[in-house]
Amino acid sequence: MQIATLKQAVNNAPYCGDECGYWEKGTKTVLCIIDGLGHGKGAEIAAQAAVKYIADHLSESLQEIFAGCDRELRKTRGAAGGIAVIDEENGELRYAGIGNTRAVVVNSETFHLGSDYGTIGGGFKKLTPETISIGKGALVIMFTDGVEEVIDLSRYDLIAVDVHKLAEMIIKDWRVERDDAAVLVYKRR
Ligand SMILES: [Mn+2]
Repeated sequence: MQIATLKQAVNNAPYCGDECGYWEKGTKTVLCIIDGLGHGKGAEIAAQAAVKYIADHLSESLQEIFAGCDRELRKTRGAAGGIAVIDEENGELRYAGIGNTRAVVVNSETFHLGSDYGTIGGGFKKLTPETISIGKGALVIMFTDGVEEVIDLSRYDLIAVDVHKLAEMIIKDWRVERDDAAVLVYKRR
């Protein structure tokens, strides 16, 4: 697969409260997007703690990872975030999110994955993972609210596009200037 991540702090600050992560584990690929609440150093601490927790618990279920990450982030200001677990053999994606990060899958059509209310580190009532199949060449695009909520992907050539180039164009075209921003683009082989 191909993966690109790009993040940009508000006002080019030295700290960025948005963070991405990705890991290959056996036949699985795990992707995450995290938005530490607010911005600045406190947001960066929360986001980095979340990514580290996820990295250390890749074998667990999404329910377990979110519950553990919620406990881990209690001592921070908290975060929003989404995690996608892709089974590369079967072409199956399982996703869950808490708060206002976004995830879009582009197969033959575009599908917006859902997120539940709450804060990682501040609690949430429910987590509802979704499972969808993704074909060869499918894109998974995850981004924080430093990017417009609705991005028009139809203006890009999504079949030919390079993941790094697409991440750059999304930040350039849809950046919201008042907040940190991060985008992760995954393309299945
Ligand atoms: Mn944000």
